[in-house]
Amino acid sequence: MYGLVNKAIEGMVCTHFGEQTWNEIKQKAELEDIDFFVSMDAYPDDVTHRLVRAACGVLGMSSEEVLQAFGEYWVTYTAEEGYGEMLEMAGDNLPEFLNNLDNLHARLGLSFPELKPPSFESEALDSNTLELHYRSTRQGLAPMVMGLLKGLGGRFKQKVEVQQKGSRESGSDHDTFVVKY
Ligand code: 1MF
Repeated sequence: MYGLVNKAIEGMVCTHFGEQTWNEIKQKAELEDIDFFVSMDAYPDDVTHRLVRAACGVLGMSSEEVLQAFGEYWVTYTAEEGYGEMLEMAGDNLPEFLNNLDNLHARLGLSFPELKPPSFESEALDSNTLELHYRSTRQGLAPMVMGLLKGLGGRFKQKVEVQQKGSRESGSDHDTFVVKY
């Protein structure tokens, strides 16, 4: 994934736990030789997985907890790190934003060819509930999507409840969520 993702993990850890803890995590992930991540460089997904795994060990959290916290953090981090305007253009409420996410990734993909964009498809169930289909080349990030949805709830100042309905873990070909807002 693009280095921006690893930098966001660093930002989250440093903000909540300090630089000392971040250095421990980097060491445990055997990434101590990397002085810093470059946003626009594409790194192997393995680097991100190692960071998440090491963070679990150091922080005493499950990978679901780390990924969910990271999803929430990503929404505010990217808004402050140069992508604020892009996020604003994607919509000012949850259903609109989710409908525009594939476009957002398509536009980014034009400039950053190594992006492997996920796809989000939503279907209204009633005026404040939608079913969200998340498809990705990557396995295991459903907890991060739960966090992303919570982060969007914070962004749009609305309470968001998410339930996972179907998952790749349990044999479906993609992850499905029911989102109340
Ligand atoms: O392939 C990738 O490197 C990649 C990185 C981040 C693909 C997608 C994403 C964003 N996505 C991460 C979780 C899903 C990953 C997956 O299933 O494969 C989160 C999508 C999202 C969902 C809800 C709300 C907001 C979301 O993201 C907004 C967003 C998406 C992408 C970027 C920023 C905000 C982005 C911008 C620049 C990037 C990489 C991602 O790379 C750079 C950075 C600097 C210079 C050049 C390229």
